[in-house]
Amino acid sequence: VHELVEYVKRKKKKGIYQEYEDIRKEPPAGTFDYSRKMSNQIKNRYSDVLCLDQSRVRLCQLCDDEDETSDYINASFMDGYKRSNAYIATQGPLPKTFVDFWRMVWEQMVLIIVMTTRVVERGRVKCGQYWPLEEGRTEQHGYFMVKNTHIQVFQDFKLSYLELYNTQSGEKREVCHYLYVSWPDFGVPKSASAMLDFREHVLERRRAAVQSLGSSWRGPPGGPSVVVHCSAGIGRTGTFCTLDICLSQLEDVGTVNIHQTVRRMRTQRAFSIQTWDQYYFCYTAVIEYAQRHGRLSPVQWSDSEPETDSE
Ligand code: PTR
Ligand code: PTR
Repeated sequence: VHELVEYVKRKKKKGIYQEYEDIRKEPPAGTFDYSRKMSNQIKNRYSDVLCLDQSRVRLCQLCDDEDETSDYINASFMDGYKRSNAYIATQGPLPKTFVDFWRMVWEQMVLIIVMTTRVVERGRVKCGQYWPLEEGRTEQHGYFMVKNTHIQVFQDFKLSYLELYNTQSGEKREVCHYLYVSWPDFGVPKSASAMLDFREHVLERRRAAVQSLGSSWRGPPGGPSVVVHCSAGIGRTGTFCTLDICLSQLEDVGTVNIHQTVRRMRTQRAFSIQTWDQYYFCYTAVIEYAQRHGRLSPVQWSDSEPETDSE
């Protein structure tokens, strides 16, 4: 236990900081042409947070619309641990993009939405109120009806069971909406332990949801992507997904490589993980997880991890 903790402490100042600085210095791994198109610019919440063309989620072209930009949403597919497109990382929907957001959820057969921002933080709007907040309430977005059937409240998060009804096809689906409330932007969660509990909960739900899909799911065995969003869809979203990937790897093979995970993630969602604190949080949360599961001895940091500073 101590060795690992010491390792991180020693690395803290120079090693881990340097690791993150190196990651930040790398130029984005592709182009942002679709995000930059004139007609798409209003669909980006932040003009400096765009999505890479290579991994962007395309909406199905609407047949009554010849406009070639109608397939754009600021959302990126991201791989998980041994699972391609495990996540869709996206920005907090804007009122202008609520319909696009629900279209994406429908088209990609998303069953779980993880929201790691609050709608308003420090007096500023971070995300639109795109889902019905109260139990029993139904809202319409384009040809989708969204009903909040019931809510479970936990200490650090809220789980809403939503019914998504496609009025065009007459089909209905259940979508779980997680709202994590104690994570300020550019910050880190109050406690790693609360975050770990949160992740476990989401995992459990996902397993259940994938199981209930049964043979109606024709995609990859891991089931549909989980939508993860915060305000910009890079800082907190990147941190949550990094942690999820690293813990899955830890469970599977007993090693983690945070550095490579973040680098790889950034080739799919540029600028993932926004601050050094968030990067460091991934390290401390992995340690906490290992301690909690009594897996600390087999934990190893993969070889390609940069050398510990000897000073
Ligand atoms: N231009 C915005 C800003 O600096 O405020 C972009 C931005 C906003 C970037 C929020 C990241 C943010 O955090 P998160 O991705 O966690 O919502
Ligand atoms: N609004 C943020 C800012 O300017 O601080 C947006 C942002 C920040 C975008 C950093 C990209 C950034 O790049 P990196 O995470 O690679 O430093």
